[in-house]
Amino acid sequence: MRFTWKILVCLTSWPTSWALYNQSTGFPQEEIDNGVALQEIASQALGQMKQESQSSNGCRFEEAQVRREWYLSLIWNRRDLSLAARKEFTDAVMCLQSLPANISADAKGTFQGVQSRYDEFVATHINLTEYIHVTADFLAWHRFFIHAFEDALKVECNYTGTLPYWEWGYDAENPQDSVLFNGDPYSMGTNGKDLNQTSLYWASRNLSIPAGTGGGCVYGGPFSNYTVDMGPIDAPGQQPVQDDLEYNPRCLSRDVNPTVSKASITFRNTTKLVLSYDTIDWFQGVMQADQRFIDPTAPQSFGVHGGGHLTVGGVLADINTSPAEPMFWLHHAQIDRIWTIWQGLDPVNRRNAIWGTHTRSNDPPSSNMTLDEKIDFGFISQPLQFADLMNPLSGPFCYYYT
Ligand SMILES: *[C@@H]1O[C@H](CO)[C@@H](O)[C@H](O)[C@H]1NC(C)=O
Ligand SMILES: *[C@@H]1O[C@H](CO)[C@@H](O)[C@H](O)[C@H]1NC(C)=O
Ligand SMILES: *[C@@H]1O[C@H](CO)[C@@H](O)[C@H](O)[C@H]1NC(C)=O
Ligand SMILES: *[C@@H]1O[C@H](CO)[C@@H](O)[C@H](O)[C@H]1NC(C)=O
Ligand SMILES: *[C@@H]1O[C@H](CO)[C@@H](O)[C@H](O)[C@H]1NC(C)=O
Ligand SMILES: *[C@@H]1O[C@H](CO)[C@@H](O)[C@H](O)[C@H]1NC(C)=O
Ligand SMILES: *[C@@H]1O[C@H](CO)[C@@H](O)[C@H](O)[C@H]1NC(C)=O
Ligand SMILES: *[C@@H]1O[C@H](CO)[C@@H](O)[C@H](O)[C@H]1NC(C)=O
Ligand SMILES: *[C@@H]1O[C@H](CO)[C@@H](O)[C@H](O)[C@H]1NC(C)=O
Ligand SMILES: [Cu+2]
Repeated sequence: MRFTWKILVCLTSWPTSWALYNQSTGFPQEEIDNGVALQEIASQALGQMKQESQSSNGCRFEEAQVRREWYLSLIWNRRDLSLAARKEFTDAVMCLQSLPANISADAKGTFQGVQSRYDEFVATHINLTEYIHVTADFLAWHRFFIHAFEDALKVECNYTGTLPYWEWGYDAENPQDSVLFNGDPYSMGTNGKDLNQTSLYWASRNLSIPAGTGGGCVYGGPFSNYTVDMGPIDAPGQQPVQDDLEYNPRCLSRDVNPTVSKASITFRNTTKLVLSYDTIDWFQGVMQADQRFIDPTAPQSFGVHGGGHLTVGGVLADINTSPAEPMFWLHHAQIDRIWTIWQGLDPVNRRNAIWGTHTRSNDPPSSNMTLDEKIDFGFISQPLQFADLMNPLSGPFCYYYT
C-alpha cells in the first residue's frame, strides 16, 4: 500500500498536467521501466473495481470472465496463456474467417469486400472509422467491438477462452523477437518477410517513418494462409484502394518495428500515461496522439494506441482496415485494459467520464457526445447506449483483466 495514497493525493489534488508524472509516483524508475509499477497499479485498480461492483447491480465479480496476457512473464513468472489456449484462440479466429457472412444481399452492394463473418467486423470498422477514432466514444466503441468479437468466437466457433491481451511492455525492446511472432503453431504467425526497406512515406500525414524489420507477407504459422479482403486505406508505404470497402484480396503483411516500439509502448510510456492525466480528455488524447493534447515531453509521439498499430506495421498500421490483422484484438484488449486500469484508480470520478464529439478530432465540427446517445455498431450489433459501455463489470459486459 506504499504507493496508494501518493497516487490518490496526486490524482485528486492537481489539475490535469503531464507534470504530475514528475511528482512522486512512489515507484523507483526501475520498477516503472520493468513493469512492476504498472502491475501494482493494475492490482490497485482491480481492487477498487471489485469493491465498486459489489455496490452496483452489474455482474458478480466472482463470476466474471478473466482476460489474460498472451505471454510468459519473466518478471512474475506467470504463464497466463498455455500453449493450448493460444492455439485454441488462433484456431477460433481462423474459424470466424472461414464462416460465411450474414450480410444481406442488398447491403452487399456497398460492402463488396465482405467475404466472411470475420470481414463484417473489418468492414464495420472501416465504414465507421471517422466516427470512432479521436471521438468521445473511441474507448467505449472499441470496448464493445472487441467484446462482440470475443462473443462471436464463443458462440459461432465454440471458443472456450477469453480474449487475450498484449502487454506491449514485454516486447517494446525487441518486438521482432517476440514469441507472438516466432511462427510456431502457438504464435500469432511470423513477422512479414523482410523487404529490406529503410523508410516508409505516410502520404496522409506527409511524414516518413523508419521502416521495420519485415514489410512483406506473414510466411509461417497461423494466418500465413489467411487472405485480407479489404484495404489498404491509409497506411505508411501502402498505395490506397479507390473505394474503402472494395474487394482487394492480399496477404497479411507485417513490418515489426523496434524503432516505434521503443519510443511509444514501453512500460514507462504506458505507466506515465496511466499516472499523468486525471481527466479523460488528456488521457484519451495523449493515448491517441490527438493534436489538441500534446505531451510536452514527447510532442512527436504516436501515443500508445498508434504506437501499437505501427509496431506491428503492415495491415495493423492501417487504422481503418486494422481489424483484418488478428493482432488487432490483442492490441485493443490492452488499450481497453489500460482504460480499465485508469478508470479503476478513481471510479467515482472516472467511471462515467467522457469528452469529445462525434467526428475525428472534431473535424468537421460536430456536437459533443453524451452518455444518453445510442452508438452505431454496423453489422456487429443493434445500436447501444453509450452509458452502458463504461464499465467492464456491467451492461453487456462481465469481465476483468488479470
Ligand atoms: C519533468 O520531467 C521531464 C522528463 O523527465 C523533464 O524534461 C521536465 O523538465 C520535468 N518537469 C518538471 C516541472 O520537473
Ligand atoms: C460448435 O459445436 C457444435 C455442437 O457440438 C457443432 O454442431 C458446431 O459445428 C461447432 N461449430 C464449429 C464452428 O465448429
Ligand atoms: C535483404 O538484405 C540481406 C542482406 O543485407 C539479403 O541477404 C537479403 O537477400 C535481402 N532481402 C531482400 C528481399 O532483398
Ligand atoms: C511535406 O513535408 C515537407 C517537409 O517535411 C514539406 O517541405 C512539404 O511542403 C510538405 N508537403 C505538403 C504537401 O504538405
Ligand atoms: C497453409 O496451406 C498449405 C497448403 O494448403 C498447408 O500445407 C499449410 O499447412 C497451411 N498452413 C497453415 C498454418 O494453415
Ligand atoms: C517512451 O519510453 C521510452 C523509454 O522507455 C522513452 O525513451 C521515450 O521517450 C518514451 N516516449 C514517450 C512518448 O514518452
Ligand atoms: C462541448 O464540450 C466542450 C468541452 O467540455 C465545451 O467547452 C463546449 O461548450 C460544449 N459545447 C456545447 C455546444 O455544449
Ligand atoms: C456505415 O456507416 C453509416 C454512416 O455512418 C451508418 O449509418 C451505417 O450504420 C454503417 N454501416 C455499417 C455496416 O457499419
Ligand atoms: C450472424 O450469424 C451468427 C451465426 O448464425 C449469429 O450467431 C449472429 O447473431 C449473427 N449476427 C448478426 C449481427 O446478425
Ligand atoms: Cu479502431
